[in-house]
Amino acid sequence: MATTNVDPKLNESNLARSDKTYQGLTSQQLVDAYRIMFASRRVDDREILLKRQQKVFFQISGAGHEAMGVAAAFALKPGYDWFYPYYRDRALCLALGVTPLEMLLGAVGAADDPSSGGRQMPSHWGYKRLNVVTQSSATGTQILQAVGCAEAGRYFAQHPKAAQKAEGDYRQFKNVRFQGDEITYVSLGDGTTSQGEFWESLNTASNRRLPVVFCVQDNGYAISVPVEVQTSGGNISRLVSSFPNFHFEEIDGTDPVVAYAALKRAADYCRAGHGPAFVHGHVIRPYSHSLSDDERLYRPDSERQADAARDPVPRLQMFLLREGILDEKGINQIEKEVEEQIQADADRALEAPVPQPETIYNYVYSPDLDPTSAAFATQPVLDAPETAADGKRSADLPNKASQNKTMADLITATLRDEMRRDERIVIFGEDVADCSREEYVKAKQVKGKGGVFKLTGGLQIEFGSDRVFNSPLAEANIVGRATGMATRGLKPVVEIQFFDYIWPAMMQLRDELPIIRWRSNNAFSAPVVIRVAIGGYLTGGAIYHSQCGESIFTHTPGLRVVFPSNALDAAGLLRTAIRCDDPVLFLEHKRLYRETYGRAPYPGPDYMVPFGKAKIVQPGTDLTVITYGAVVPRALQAAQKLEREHRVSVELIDLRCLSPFDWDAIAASVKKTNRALIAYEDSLSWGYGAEIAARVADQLFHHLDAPVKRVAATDTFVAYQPILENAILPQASDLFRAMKELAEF
Ligand SMILES: Cc1ncc(C[n+]2csc(CCOP(=O)(O)OP(=O)(O)O)c2C)c(N)n1
Ligand SMILES: [Mg+2]
Repeated sequence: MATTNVDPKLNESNLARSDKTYQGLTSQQLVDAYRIMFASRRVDDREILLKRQQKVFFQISGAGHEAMGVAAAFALKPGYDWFYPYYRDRALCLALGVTPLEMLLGAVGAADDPSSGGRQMPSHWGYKRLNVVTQSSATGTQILQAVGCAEAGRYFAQHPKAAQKAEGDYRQFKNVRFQGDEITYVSLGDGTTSQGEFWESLNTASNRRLPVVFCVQDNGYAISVPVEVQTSGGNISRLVSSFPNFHFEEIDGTDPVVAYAALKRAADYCRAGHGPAFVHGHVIRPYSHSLSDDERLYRPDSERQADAARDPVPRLQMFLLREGILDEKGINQIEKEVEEQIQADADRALEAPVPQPETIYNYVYSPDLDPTSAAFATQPVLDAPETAADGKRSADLPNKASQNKTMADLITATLRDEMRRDERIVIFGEDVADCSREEYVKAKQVKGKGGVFKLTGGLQIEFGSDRVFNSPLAEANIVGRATGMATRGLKPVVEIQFFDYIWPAMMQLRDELPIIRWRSNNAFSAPVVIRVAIGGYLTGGAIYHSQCGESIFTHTPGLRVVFPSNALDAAGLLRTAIRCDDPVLFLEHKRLYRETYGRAPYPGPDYMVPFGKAKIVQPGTDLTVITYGAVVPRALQAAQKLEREHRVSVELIDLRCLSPFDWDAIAASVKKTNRALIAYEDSLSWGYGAEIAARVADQLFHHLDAPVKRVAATDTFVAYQPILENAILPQASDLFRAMKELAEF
């Protein structure tokens, strides 16, 4: 659809012929600024009108914030720098080149809404051509992503070859654009500075001297909560002022000239590579929080009138008149043109086609690369020589160790092989590096750690500290930054040290990472791999080192969830996770890392197992056991005993991949055995097996000769004392009993 910019080409005749500039802004730029700010306010007004007529369904305005937005766009480079704007940034987007029509298409939820195709509320900006990255409603999640975006720009500048496309994996579909000196802009409100992720972002941007402009638009309120309640002392600038490496500005954000000067200094500082900048602008919020809020309930008239006196739109108008840049006629002409354009754009938006209901499943996952397909099914090459970090071939290793690799060994080998193959892979997390003070390793004073379970051991030494590094002890930091990096085309393979501590990252994992593709209608994606050590049976692991909880993530569309039970599957599935184009939660059972069960030879550097394909661990005819993870060896033990002692033949299915899962394998087996038992390590109620049980009951009812049964942990936490742990987690004896009962039913 052809669109019209808020095009600043008129009014030249009304311009005072002056070379005078204002903090570097020419008269023409100030006229342009007025046109854009006025248009921004008028789009808000138009949306409000349409909302009252029930033609749009939500409205949140950028009113009062226009000067900061225009100033930021003028200080930065559209389509060159990167932008993580929040919902008040209408004027920023208009100044970057978004058209009023595009915004109004978002307001009506049109199929051609470029931000989301009618999936998100209006003012949730995302414009691929302008490097404006899709935004959510969650306040603050954008900030860590912006940090990751800046890190990606720096990484590609230092590894330009990594930006090249490659056939056969996600890189084929993930273009990289980088400049070398690009800046990432991120904006937020005063209330949002209360989020922990805000502070995590400042910490990392500061520590790594990243080129991020933090733009805090402080309108004094977060809905009804005033700034002094949010922020100790009432001023965020005072609190952040001791972060090293920052350039700080605190300004009147209703004055576009002042705001431009500050943002230009900030941008120059970032672009020169000195570090991040923090621009804190005091603005106003004349239209309440949103159309669902009436600020008269908590703000007296006196306060609102004081705000109105600082309104940036009339303020710039007065400035232009006072300076003789425009006369009244010139102002009127701009306003008339803008009004007419917005009226016409609104009419067009109301006529625009709406999205079709059958499109709702589009872009939950990558439409380009299907990790369940045959392309991801390769055979292991069992005599493949493995080259360790020290250059030794596995065949040269003593004691035939090469024949008997643990799950831990093969995960490490897969990470190493993939990092050699794909320079876009970076690994970070808590303790994953060999040694952050790399001089100790170089001087051979220390050997290096490489993860609390040692799975990333040797990778920093082989690939360097910019590809394998420690994060701060902050899980949201890990996932949020990884999301920003992946949006730019990197492949972060990050680690969450213990599943029990994944929860600080939950906002990023539930509201961001898996949804980015769907909510942006396929304009953006973030195919991150998150490796997580999970599970119990540790003897002493207790509550906080034993948790499962995979169903919380299989309940999240957009996320692939994998849970291997043996070394070969772990290698094949991890490679699929890395090469695919979707975000993957890769669950590694700690108890299985070095078990004797499930060891295997090194399968070569290209071995892959497709997602959603179960493995029949042993075929059987009398009943089906559906399980995964550390319950697999326990169920196998129970099944073998049942066979030995009672001649019951159990078909044991290891799902390996929990989302998507292999329904066909389950259905084929249950149709044959007519009995189903689902066994899982997590607590029983509302667990992963509940869904499988419900589907079996629903779709295979006529094939069942017995009720669908579940064996799982008790509905408690996992205790420290081994006697309690054994009573809580499902044991081979519990599985044996349940299988026997089911066979006898
Ligand atoms: C994590 C989260 N909590 C709560 C909300 C609901 N909410 C939306 S906007 C908002 C206030 C934001 O205030 P501020 O950061 O000052 O921005 P402003 O709207 O004032 O520009 C709240 C509480 C949300 N969107 N996200
Ligand atoms: Mg606010």
